[in-house]
Amino acid sequence: MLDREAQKAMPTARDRYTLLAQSHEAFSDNFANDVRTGLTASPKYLLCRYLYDAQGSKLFEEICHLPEYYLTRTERHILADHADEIAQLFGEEVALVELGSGSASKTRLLIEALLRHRSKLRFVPVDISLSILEESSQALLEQYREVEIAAIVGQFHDGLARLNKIVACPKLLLFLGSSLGNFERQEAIRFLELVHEVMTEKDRLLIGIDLRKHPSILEPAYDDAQGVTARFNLNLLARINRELEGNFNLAGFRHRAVYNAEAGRMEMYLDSLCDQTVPIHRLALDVHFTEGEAIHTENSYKYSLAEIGALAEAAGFGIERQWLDAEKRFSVNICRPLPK
Ligand code: AVJ
Repeated sequence: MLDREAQKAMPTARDRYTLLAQSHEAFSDNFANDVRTGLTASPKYLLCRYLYDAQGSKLFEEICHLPEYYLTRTERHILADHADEIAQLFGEEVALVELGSGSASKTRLLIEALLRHRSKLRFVPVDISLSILEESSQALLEQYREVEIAAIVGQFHDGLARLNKIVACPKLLLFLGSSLGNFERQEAIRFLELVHEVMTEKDRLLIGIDLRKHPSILEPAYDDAQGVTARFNLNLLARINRELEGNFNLAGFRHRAVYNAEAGRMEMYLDSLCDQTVPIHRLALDVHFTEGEAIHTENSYKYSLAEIGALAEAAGFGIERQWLDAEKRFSVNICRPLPK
């Protein structure tokens, strides 16, 4: 009896957790179709969102700790320096929404800042990796008793479409880690317009955006000495082997990362080291590679400050605050929706 009463007064971690999932079929069907489309195209490509299965998400976590990968560390420093100022942009009631939350490690800085002056907080993480979402949610719920989580497993668009049914109060939307860089520049505008549509004038969007800079800093960040990024990239082929009964020999491909200065983007490829034909049984498909032929696996766009201003404006936002690190490598931007 006493136990029950105590439970009532202090909700367990499980009571504070809801998971909203997209159907599993929708996911795997897309993967199969998208792999077929990409590997029968010329030049060949694979969509970078498929880098993040359970193993890929783990490898990405490792990337975030690499000495060469300055992005995560730099963004964390900026957030740590300004978390209280960010928290003060909101009243008592606020929900934190994170698009592509991953392990949500930088998010903790904001959760703690928000909870310094509030008694409870709803957190809505959106991610395509269910395992990462569940793991990070569990850890957050155990650490912060004032936090309630409504997790959405799915793509950003699904998350946005469901958002206003889950959150009624003012919200801080987070789009960290320069994830925006994976969109083509035009797509980035359209994506921010979609975000704008689900926002009220009291909401704010916080975006971390990597800045244009010299390739001597960029290229090692995407081709580290320990080869973690190479394993991250090659995991795409391993995933095709696992999920689509592919027959890729990972030793027959090499990771390559180059900065395209004109386009302002890092490009990742997997180069075939020889002439080879790779069957993918579930697709009833044989993919032929010539020696040196590349699969394009990722673009990671970098922005100048002028480009960030133009991007925000094109999507209907004004930049309310902007912070950079001392070396001007990375930017954290608070965007405010301009009246429609
Ligand atoms: C997830 C978009 C932030 O482009 O920097 C890291 C992914 N790719 N190393 C990036 C990535 C290779 C990353 N983002």
